[in-house]
Parts: sequence; C-alpha cells; structure tokens
Amino acid sequence: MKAPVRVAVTGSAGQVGYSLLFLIASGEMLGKDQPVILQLLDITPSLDALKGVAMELEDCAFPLLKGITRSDKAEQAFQDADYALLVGAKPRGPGMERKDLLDANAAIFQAQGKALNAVASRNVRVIAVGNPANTNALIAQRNAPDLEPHCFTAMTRLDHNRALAQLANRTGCDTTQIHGLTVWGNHSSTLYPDVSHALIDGKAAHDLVDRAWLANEFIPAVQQRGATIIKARGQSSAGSAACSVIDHMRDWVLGTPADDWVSMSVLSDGSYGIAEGVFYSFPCRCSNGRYEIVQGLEIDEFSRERMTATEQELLDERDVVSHLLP
Ligand code: NAX
Repeated sequence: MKAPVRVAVTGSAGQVGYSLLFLIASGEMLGKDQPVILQLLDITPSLDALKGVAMELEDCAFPLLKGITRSDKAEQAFQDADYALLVGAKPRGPGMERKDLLDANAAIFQAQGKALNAVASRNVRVIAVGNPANTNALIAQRNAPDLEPHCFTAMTRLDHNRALAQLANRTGCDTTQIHGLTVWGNHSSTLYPDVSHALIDGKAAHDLVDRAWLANEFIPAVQQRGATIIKARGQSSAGSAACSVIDHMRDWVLGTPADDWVSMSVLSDGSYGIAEGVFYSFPCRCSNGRYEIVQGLEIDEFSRERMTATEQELLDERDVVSHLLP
C-alpha cells in the first residue's frame, strides 16, 4: 500500500465540497491504490456543518481514507498538503455577474496563497475552483513566491466537459469519440469552446456541424451553461463541478490519454500570443505529474477574435486586483 497523501479542500462544508469529498475518499481522484488524508477547511460559522460532513465520511468506512482534519485556519488545513483544492468562496447567485464577486473573493485567495507558501508541500498541486477561478489562481500563485508557478491551476474542465456533451448531443456520438476539443480563456461567459481541431470518430468536427450552429448555439450554450443551471436549479452547479475537479486532478496527476488533451487554466507563458501572467485555459497534456501546453495548433480569424476577447477580460480582472499581486 502507498503512503497516504494529504488533500486539503477549502469550502468543504459547501455544496461542491459535499459532492467532491466522497469522490476523493473513494479513490476516484488519485486512484484506488492511493490512501488519502482529508484536511478540511471552512469558515468558523460552518464548522458545525463541517463536523457533520466528516461524520458522514467516516460512516462510509472508505478503505482509502486514513484521516480527516477540520479547521477554520488555512495554515492548519494546508500543513504539508500534497494537493489543495480551493473551492471555498462566495458563490454566484441569480442575476449576479462574476465581477461582483471579484473583490470579496480576492482577499480569500491572497490569504490562502500565503498559507500555501508557508506550510504546504513544495510539490503541492493547487486547483482554484472558487470564482472568479482564473484570477483567484493568479492571486494565490503570486502570493506564494516560494512555490513553482507550475503548482497552480484553475478549473475550466467543467466547461470542457460541457462542450463535449453539447457536441456529442448534436452529432449523436458518444463523448468518448470526441478528441482535440479546447476551451480557451477565462472560466466565464467569455470562454471560447473551440472545435477547430476536434475529431469525432476520426472525422473533422467542422465537417459534421455547421458554422452557424457553432456560432449561434454551441458557443453561447457552453458559455451560458452555468447561468442556465442556476436558473433551473436555483443553485450553481455542484455535482458536475465536483466531477470536473476529479477529472482535472486525476489527469494532471495520472496523465492525459496519449491521443487527446484536456483544457486547463494555467499561467500563460505567451503561448498562442496570449499575454503572459494571466491564468488562461489552454489545451494541455499531462505526464509524470506535470502539464504542458499543447503547441502548434493553427488559429483562424474566428478563433483569434474570441481568444482575444476572453484574454482581455482576464487582463481587466488582473487590473482590478493588481494591489493584491506582489
Ligand atoms: P457554497 O456556498 O455551497 O460553498 C462555499 C463554501 O465555502 C461554504 O461552505 C463557505 O462557508 C466556504 N467558504 C467561504 N469563504 C471561505 C474561506 N475564506 N475559506 C474556506 N471556506 C470558505 O458554494 P459552492 O456551490 O460549493 O461553490 C463553491 C465555489 O465554486 C463558488 O465560488 C462557485 O462560484 C465556484 N464554482 C466554480 C466552478 C468552475 O467551473 N470553476 C463551477 C462550480 C462552482 O459554481
């Protein structure tokens, strides 16, 4: 049996946390041979709820779950953490724009970046899920100067999975038959789901769906899916978000399939002409626990326009929080 690894989860008493923790403890994220210790963080008023969640986790008698800690202090929850899933934040409610949340959540990620820098494993792998996820990842990363920038990512895997599902529905195929789909940019209504390089059962997606459907239905449907779910459910996506966190972390740690890539928001290194220093969603391949941005994809004018619009939004968000970026 492998030695247990420490998985810190913030916002553990929230609705994404409630789906996520059971998946981690059952081995869906790191494999059925990897024991885990869960280090749960939430704010003080949620500590009672957190206790209840921990009791339920215990009641599952998960063979891989080797311990649970609960805390309202980031320095305790992140102590020696090998993985840090930053879910805790104020969620978007009906009619609220993500930008409204920028200020409130920026302070949370500043403090958590500092705490990770101080106490987490030097190889910690961090995913920012709490919104605005990309800019929150940037704040955390910039406040953790002793950790490699490669330790930090933000989640656009839910958008990637949503795009796969929409394309599969339209073409009557299975999501597993689609390869080479990319979500570019920010996890927001400006994100750009791109099928230019996608193959469906070996055939170019562009030959199977028309441009008008892509521009007028597919792209807006993926961009607005979060809002559509809030409207229908009265709450933001939780189960699907938790499954996407699992997908993101599993692929990062255990590797992406040889014939495909996934969408991950990572610190831009200037690839595809995107400004450096923002967390931007790129096509990524992972192996040996590291991600690499897929290089060399051709970008046409239609894509470039959309990639630039979502890049601009990230630059604007970065300006708003610049005082928190050392
Ligand atoms: P909930 O409100 O159910 O849970 C959030 C939890 O975070 C609460 O228990 C709260 O007490 C806790 N929290 C608040 N401040 C904290 C802090 N400083 N430290 C630790 N915990 C803190 O929200 P939920 O539906 O679980 O959503 C969590 C976050 O994920 C939201 O920001 C939401 O917008 C974001 N999402 C991001 C997605 C993505 O694709 N990147 C999709 C799903 C989700 O909407």
